[in-house]
Parts: sequence; structure tokens; C-alpha cells
Amino acid sequence: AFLEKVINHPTFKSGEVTTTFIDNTPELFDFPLLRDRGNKTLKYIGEVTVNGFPGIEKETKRFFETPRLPKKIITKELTTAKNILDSQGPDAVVDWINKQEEVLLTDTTFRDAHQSLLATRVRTTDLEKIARSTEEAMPELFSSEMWGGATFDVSYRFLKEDPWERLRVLREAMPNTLFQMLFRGSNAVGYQNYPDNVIEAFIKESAAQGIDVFRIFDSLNWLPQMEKSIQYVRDTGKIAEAAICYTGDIMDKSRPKYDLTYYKEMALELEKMGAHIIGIKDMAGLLKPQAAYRLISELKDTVSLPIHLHTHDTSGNGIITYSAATKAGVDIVDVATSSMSSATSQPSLSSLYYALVNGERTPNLTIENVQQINHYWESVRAYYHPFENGVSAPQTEVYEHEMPGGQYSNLQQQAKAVGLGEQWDEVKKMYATVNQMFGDIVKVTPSSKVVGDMALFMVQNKLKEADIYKKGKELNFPESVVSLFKGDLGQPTGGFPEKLKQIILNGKNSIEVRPGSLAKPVDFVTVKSELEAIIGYEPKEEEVLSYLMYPQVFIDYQKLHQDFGDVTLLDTPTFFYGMRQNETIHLAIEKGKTLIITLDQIGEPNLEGQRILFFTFNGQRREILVKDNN
Ligand code: 3PY
Ligand code: ZN
Repeated sequence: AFLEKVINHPTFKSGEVTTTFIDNTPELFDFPLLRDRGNKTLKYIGEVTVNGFPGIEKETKRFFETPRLPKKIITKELTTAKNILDSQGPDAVVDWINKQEEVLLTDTTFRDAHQSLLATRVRTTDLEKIARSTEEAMPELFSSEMWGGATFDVSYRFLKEDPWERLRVLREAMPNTLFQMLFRGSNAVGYQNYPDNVIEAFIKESAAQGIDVFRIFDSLNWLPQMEKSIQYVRDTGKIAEAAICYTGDIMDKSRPKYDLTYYKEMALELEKMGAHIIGIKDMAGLLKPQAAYRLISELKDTVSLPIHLHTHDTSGNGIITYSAATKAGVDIVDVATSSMSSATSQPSLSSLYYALVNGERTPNLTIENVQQINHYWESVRAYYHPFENGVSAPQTEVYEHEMPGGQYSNLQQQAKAVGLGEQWDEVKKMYATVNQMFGDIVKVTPSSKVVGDMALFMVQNKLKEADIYKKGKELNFPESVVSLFKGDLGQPTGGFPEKLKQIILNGKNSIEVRPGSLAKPVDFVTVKSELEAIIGYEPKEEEVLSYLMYPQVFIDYQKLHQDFGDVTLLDTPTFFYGMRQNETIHLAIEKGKTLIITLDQIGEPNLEGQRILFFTFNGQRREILVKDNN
């Protein structure tokens, strides 16, 4: 390894080597020692083995089935939507979509499906293993939604991995598939408003690293919050899909706020703003079949752009909704591989195929291939069982509480974390109450998080709606709630209810203009040196952006990385559950280099509550001291 370092050193390569080269080049000696690397990994394994993975109940590692990788994929040569984008640009893709007879599909397995079923916890390694096969199995897909939404934050915060690296790894494995990300407009992939130049830089960097389709939405459907993002995406030459969040029920005449006209007008505005595609983002799965037929038919008559429909199957009606939408002429719909579909996730890809088979718009697919990809996910899903949200059957109560599928499992985790796991039903009811108190708003990240925070706050403090109006001035509302009413996320349709606004703001100022119009542009040079001082090396552009999105989360991630090294290489069972006594694992740390680790014994705790874990690491004995927090 030392020789390799010398040979690869830029000074050596440049030929300017003198006799003092080795003496004057101390970095040759600080190559990451295998020993150090191993100790960090053992420390992580020891920590999880003894104390469990943060946020879930500690359990002894089970015996998991080895994921079944596809055996025989029937391959097909064809020009994909990605090939068209790369060679001819976004308008050519739009033309191509318009020419398709069949309904097109976006596969959300890599993003929304696990965001909605498993609290976004699926790790890059499990995506990477099936990525290439997925592309080979389904080259007909319009796109793969594999980034954005909550994946960015959760990657750093819980999975200790770098979301940019995920993008690069998948991009390499799937060069012929359009990569789609969910982008929260002026809130990017965060929960707050960011200055315009941050939004622009984030879009540029994401596009450069491989995102092709940006599904842009605003959590209050407030158009001024979307306009800049649409333009920035257009500037990169990628596809701007502007999404309308669907809420309420267009067929419910007693609730006229979000009626057909509302959606048609919004679609027209987005077309004028330069959208390439109109997305209908039914984040909670409220779009019933009759409404879908009506909405899609009318939108097709209103705008000339392709319509891309996204729903969640919480109510169990997803396939019927898609079937109705397909009849009405929808261009693309979002589905997930069967074993990662249904309930709070997207409807099943293969179910939809069979629902439409022999019809005029049957999706173009090799269904035998689809089944093999599905088998892989059947086994991988088991790894993540502690994150399952418990929705295993249709829940039509979603029509009452209107909670987004992607929020369901996250809010449930949040409720458990503050000791409200047993009162989950009450939290859901309160969620609906809070929505009405807020004036019936669109609920999707981050506005949905605010509704969730308020619902948790009220249940936790045993507050009823009337109590808020009675004792409101004495209450310490969650920060996110105050911020929403200040106008930090923009303006909801019809404004905020005045009485509640006064109580929550309690004399604080609010704005009604676009928050970004007041925000000072970020000085990237200053932020970069600020970050460099913290992490001790010159950060890359993407790291500066991550730090801007999530300062503390990013710093914590960096610190963990220093303590435990690169934990992304661990297999998922070991990552979440550690090791069993006498178990051996093989850890491939780079091409041709595999560490063999056996956990020989877990010692009894000493007086300070520390245990010694005895490992064999590549044939050598190693002892790791871990504080037992149980
Ligand atoms: C997100 O923004 O993360 C969502 O999935 C909204 O539905
Ligand atoms: Zn969704």
C-alpha cells in the first residue's frame, strides 16, 4: 500500500521527485491503516450489538433469507426516455410521451415506496444490488424515482450515508433510465425556505450528478414558491415536472375550496411557467376513481402537456383510480414493485399491469422480469421490519385524516419517540382537527409536518381545539407552527384563519410575500470556509449544499463518520442488529479486499457497565469495549 501511495502521488507522477521526496511528504505515511479502519467498524458493530440501533427496539439478529437476485432477465434493446433526453433534450421527451399509446410507468420503489412503508430507511447497498437488473428488466419504464423527498435527510441522519454517493452509485448502475427526484420547490429537500441561490445551486448540482426529472411542488400549492425552481431546472436542460398537490375531493360539493376549477387554473399557470409535464401529486391517496376520471379528462382538455399521476394506495383504491385515469388519458402513473407497494405506498406495478392487460393502453413490460425484481424486494423488505408502519390492509380513514403516505410512518415514529405510540389513533384524529383549524390547507412536506407537530403537541399536552382558543396566549407552540403562521412557507389558498393566527403569532410579525424575495443570497465562499473550519478539509460543492440544508445533521454525520468509519459497507442485518455470538461476516471494503470478522464472545458488564466484545478480525484477536446502556 505504501508503494502504491508513492507511485500515485502527484509529485511522483509529475516526475519532480528528489531524494527528499519521501522525507518531505508525510501524507505518504498516514494512509488509512487497516487496523484503524477495522477498529472503527468493530466499534460500530459492538455498539449496535450491545445497545441496538437508535430509535428501534433492540433485538437479537434473526436469520434472514439471502435476497433472491434475478436469475434470467429477458433483455430488450430499445431507445429509452433517458436516451432521448440525453440526445435530444426535454422537449423531445415530451413529444415522445405524447406519442405513446400505452400508459407509461414511473417506478417509485427506490424512493417513495420505502419512504411510505419503512420510514425511508432502505440503504444504498440494497438499492445498488438490484439497480442494474432493474434497468435490464424494465427498460420501458418512463423513470425511476430514486432521490429527493425525505431520502436526503434520512440518509445522513439515520443511515449514516451520503445521499450524493447514492445518486452516483445508482447513476452508474442505471445509465439508461431517467432518474426522477421529488423536489419541494423553495424548500428543496428540507423543511424550510431556502434563498433562491441555494435552490439554484442545488438543482444545478443534482442535475450535474444525474437527476433528469425534477418533480417540483409547493407544500401549500402556492405558485410563487415553484416558479424559480421550474426555471432553474429548465436552465439545466433537464425535465421540469410541476406538480399540483391534490387535496380534498373535487366531487364533494360541500367542500368547494379545492374544486375542479382550482386544479385547472393551477395547471394552466404551471404550463405558462414553463413546466414540461404536469404532475398530480396525490400524496395521501385521496383521489377516488370517479374523481380521477373527471380530473384527468378535464386537465387533458385544459393543457397540452403530459399528465403524470402519483397516488398512494392507503385506501386500497389505487388500482381502480389508475384504471380510471388511464381511460381518461393520463400519460404516466407511479407504481412500485409489488412487495414494496400498496397500503401507504404506491399501487403495485404488476397488479396494474394485469388490471390493464389486453386493454388499449396496457403498459409495455416483460412481466416475467418484473416478478424476479419483486422476489428480491420480498426478501430485502424483511431486513427493515422494525420500521414497518403496521398498515397491512386498506385504511379508508385516510379520506378523513388526509395524512400523506410518506408522512404516515415518519409521524408514527415521531409519536413513538415522544411516548405517544399508544395514542396513535388519537394523533390521526387530531391531525384532521388541526387541518380544519388551519383553514383546510394542503398537507404535504413541510406543511404536513407542521400539522403533525401541532397534532402531537395537542395530544401530548391533552389540549382540545377549544383549549387553544382559550389558553392560546400562554401556550408555547411548536416552532414549526409559529413559522408557518409567520408566512415562512408561503401562503395557503384563502389565507390563514385570522383568530388562530393572532393567537399563534402572539404579536410576532408575519409576511405575505414570497419568503425567498426577502432572503439574502447565501455567500458560498463564506459558508465553504465556515464548513472547512468545522470538518477540517476543503468541502466539495455538494457538501456545502448538504450543510446548508441540514447544518447540524451534516456535522453529526461527519462526526459519526470519524468515529465509526464507513458503515455503508456493512450488510443491512449487521448494520441494524449487529452480530450474534459466534457469527462470522465477510466485509468487502474494496475490490479484492475482504475483512473476515467473527464475534467470539460478549463479556459480562464490569462495574462501570462496560462489556468487552471479543472478535477475530482477519485472523487476529481484537477486543472492543462498549458501554452497555440497557
Ligand atoms: C416528501 O416531500 O418527502 C413527500 O414525499 C411528499 O409527499
Ligand atoms: Zn408520495
